[in-house]
Amino acid sequence: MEKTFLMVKPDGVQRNVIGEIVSRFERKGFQLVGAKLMSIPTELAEQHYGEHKERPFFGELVDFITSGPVFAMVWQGENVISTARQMMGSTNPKDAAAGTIRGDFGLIVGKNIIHGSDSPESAVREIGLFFKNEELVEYNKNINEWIY
Ligand code: YYY
Ligand code: MG
Repeated sequence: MEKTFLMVKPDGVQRNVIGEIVSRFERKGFQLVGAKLMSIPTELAEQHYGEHKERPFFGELVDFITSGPVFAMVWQGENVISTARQMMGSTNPKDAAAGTIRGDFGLIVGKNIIHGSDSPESAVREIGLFFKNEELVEYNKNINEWIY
C-alpha cells in the first residue's frame, strides 16, 4: 500500500490544528502508520529541504521548520501521495482553494501549516529521514472493508 510523509509544521502545532489535520486524513479513509511530536535538528531540516538549497528562501525555511516542534506522520492508502497534496492545497495559501488545509488555515507561503511528499521518490526519502522502520506500525483495520 502506498505511503506518504506528512508533517504539521511549527505554525500548525502552535495554531492547534494537529487534531483537525489528523481528523481530515482519517475521515478520508487513510490509515496512520507512524506519528511523533519532535523538534527537527538543523542538519535534518537541511537534508529534508535539500532540493531548495539554492533558493533565496532556504535559510528562512530551515529557521522556520526548526523554530518549534512539528508533528511528523506517515499515512498509507490508495493514491495517498497525490490525494494528500490535493487535500493540503497550493503551496501559497493565497492560491489554495477553500476546503484545503492551507486554504482554510494559512495566509502566507512562509507559514503554510503542513508539508507533504510530492512524489513516490520523495515519500520514500522523507519517510526514511524521519522514521526508523520499527517506528512504523503495520496493522489491519476492519473498516477498510468499507473503504476499499
Ligand atoms: O511542496 P510544497 O511545500 O508545497 O512547496 P515547495 O515548493 O517544495 O517549497 C517548500 C516550502 O518552502 C513551502 O512549503 C514553503 C516554502 N517556500 C517559501 O517560503 N517561499 C517560496 N517562494 C516557495 C516555498
Ligand atoms: Mg515540496
